[in-house]
Amino acid sequence: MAKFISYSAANSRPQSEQQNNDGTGADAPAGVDAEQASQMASVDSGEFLTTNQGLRINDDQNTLRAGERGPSLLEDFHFREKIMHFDHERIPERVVHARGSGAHGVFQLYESLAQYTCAKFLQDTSVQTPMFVRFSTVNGSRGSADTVRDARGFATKFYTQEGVFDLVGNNMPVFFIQDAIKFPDLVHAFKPEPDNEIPQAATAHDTFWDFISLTPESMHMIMWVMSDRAIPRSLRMMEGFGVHTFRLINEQGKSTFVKFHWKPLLGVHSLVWDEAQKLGGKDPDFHRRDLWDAIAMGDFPEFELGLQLVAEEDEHKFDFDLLDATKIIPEDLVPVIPVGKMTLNRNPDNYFAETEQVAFHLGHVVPGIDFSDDPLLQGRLFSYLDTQVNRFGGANFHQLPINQPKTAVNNYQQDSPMRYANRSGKVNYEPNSLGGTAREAAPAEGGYVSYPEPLQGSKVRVRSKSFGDHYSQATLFYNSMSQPEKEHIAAALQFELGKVTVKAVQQRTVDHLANIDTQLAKEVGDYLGVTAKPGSPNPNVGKAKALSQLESVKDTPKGRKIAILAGDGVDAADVMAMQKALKAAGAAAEVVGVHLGMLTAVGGDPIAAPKSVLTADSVMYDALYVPRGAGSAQALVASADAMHFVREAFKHYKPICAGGEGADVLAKAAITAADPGVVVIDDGGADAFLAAIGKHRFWDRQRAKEMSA
Ligand code: HDE
Repeated sequence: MAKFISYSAANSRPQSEQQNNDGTGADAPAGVDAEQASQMASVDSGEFLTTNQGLRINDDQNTLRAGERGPSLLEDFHFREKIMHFDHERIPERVVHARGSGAHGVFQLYESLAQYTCAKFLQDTSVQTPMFVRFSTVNGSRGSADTVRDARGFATKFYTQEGVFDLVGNNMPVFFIQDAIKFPDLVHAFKPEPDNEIPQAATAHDTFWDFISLTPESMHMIMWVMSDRAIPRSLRMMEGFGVHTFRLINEQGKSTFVKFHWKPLLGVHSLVWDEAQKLGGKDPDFHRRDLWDAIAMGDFPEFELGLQLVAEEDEHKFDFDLLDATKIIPEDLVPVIPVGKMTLNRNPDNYFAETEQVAFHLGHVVPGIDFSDDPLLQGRLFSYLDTQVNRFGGANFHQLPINQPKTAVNNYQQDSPMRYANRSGKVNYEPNSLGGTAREAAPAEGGYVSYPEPLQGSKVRVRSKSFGDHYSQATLFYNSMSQPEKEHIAAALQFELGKVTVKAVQQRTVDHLANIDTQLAKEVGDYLGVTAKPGSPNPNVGKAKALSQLESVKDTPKGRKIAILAGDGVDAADVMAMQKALKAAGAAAEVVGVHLGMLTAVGGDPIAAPKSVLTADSVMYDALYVPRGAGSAQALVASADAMHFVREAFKHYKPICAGGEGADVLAKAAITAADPGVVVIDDGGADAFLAAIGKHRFWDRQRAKEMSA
């Protein structure tokens, strides 16, 4: 019997393992044998171009027309088929999270979590669970820039041995609203304004801040999105959070509350706002490219899965509600336990088939994972399936290879647009005795049983009083920031609210800030020309750990990208030695030439410059090396673009290193070895530079603030 057709390597399990509704393997269309079916699956196996009906095409360059210069003919079925298909290539983009980048990977558990959950993939350390991840921005359209100020989606699909589990999170642990009924309002407010469709992928506009200023529960999230977290350096260098409280259920039926975390092994690092804005024009695909290149080079991004576990009986021991998605559980109160690692090790074969068509849903769970009553989570449980029907025009998106579980699918659902795998025979109902063999599974056989949470209460539309403190955790976040991070939050608020044209909206927002931190409200208010009403920030709030990025990994250049800026006459040995040292430290180096092609070099072969000061820019790199070579230094000094490159790296607080005559280039830009993060190497050795790259930014470089780039 022919099996389910695999359209891409994404669905790479052996075809013999693939099952259809009756668990025995799907039939190919009647009359098609396995060989024909696999030919159909491939789009480039044949020698000749064909139409979609398999007819060989004789001329794909010209339409059929009446005479050489005459009108085209309606009869041209090949032209009409081709254009019809093209006209229908797009599916509706996601209403939020439209811009995304995907990757395949695997999850490996460290130690069995059987004590907490009966989920098999969280019990068996010998299993590598295949995964697909989609990172995204939230606000912008599918073609918008990667580096905009926004939360990032962090959606993960585990293809477990018990079915698909989706953990659909963000790179921030809280959300704007507490109840799903406000989601359409939130999204309408941050999206481009409805009359003129302006601005794209930006929250710096009236309607967003109008809504926010009237929605105090958003204040904690506002601190996060105004912070450096909203402009990540790389998708490989941001955390992920499940946001809501979920439940783990063990074999005995005992429930433990859980918050899910992803921690990047490269640490959490950000762009600076000026860089992020420039990258939006110079490389709108900056994050997508960075992820793709890292995986293509074998530099596989790794994230640890961490759990915060809260015993059922401790549900009410916090001064916030575990069901409130605008609150974190501070790590000082409940530590994050690392339980396993995700490694992203394969780029998609086809963007549309995989990254665009992947369909996540919070209701994709496996035994041992269950929900809390968080009203935001509960609303999401409706929305994700509903949205897929809109995107795919029907209910069969689970049959697309990227969405198929790697286990048998076995039920009596049928039809709906684009149904592909169909059951044969008469039986399409259950119970039945005329053909189907499948039956319900007991819990011991892997049947999913919802946690029998005892419930009581009247039918009401109220928000629990325990959701009422909107400011204390915003203060906690702000207090936990380092000084430069606090300055970035103030600057972001000045920028965003500075674009708001309605004074009353600015006023209301600054009044909220006064309930978070008096100084912050004053800094923002003074800038806008608005005086905040006296607020009452909670004086008992201290700091929490793991919120400031300054606590993140700062001792390795791993994963960073360094520009080697050079002209003709560069010292060949010096460039090669630095390239070697950077590679050995896990960083990537790229020569950026005054011109493209080969640079003449002293003491060795010419050096290839794959990028130039025209095609690349300092904002695309983490650090800068200016190598030895008098000719090279002169060429750089003579190039306005090269000098801009150097000054901009300095302005963005990046590590800068010069070898020998390279120091002349720094001198021309008024940069000296006395500046923090600037290293001049006289006698070789890259150690000091490597250590500086590890630190990533030198915020104490005061002169950077004064310098224009
Ligand atoms: Fe989503 N969200 N969301 N969301 N969300 C969608 O589903 C929704 C929320 C998140 O890469 C949509 O397939 C509601 C929180 C990610 O494909 C939609 C509410 C968090 C992605 C939807 C929320 C997220 C989505 C649009 C309030 C972080 C992209 C397209 C109750 C924990 C997944 C789609 C991907 C996508 C609804 C709030 C994360 C419309 C109603 C909180 C990462 O169904």
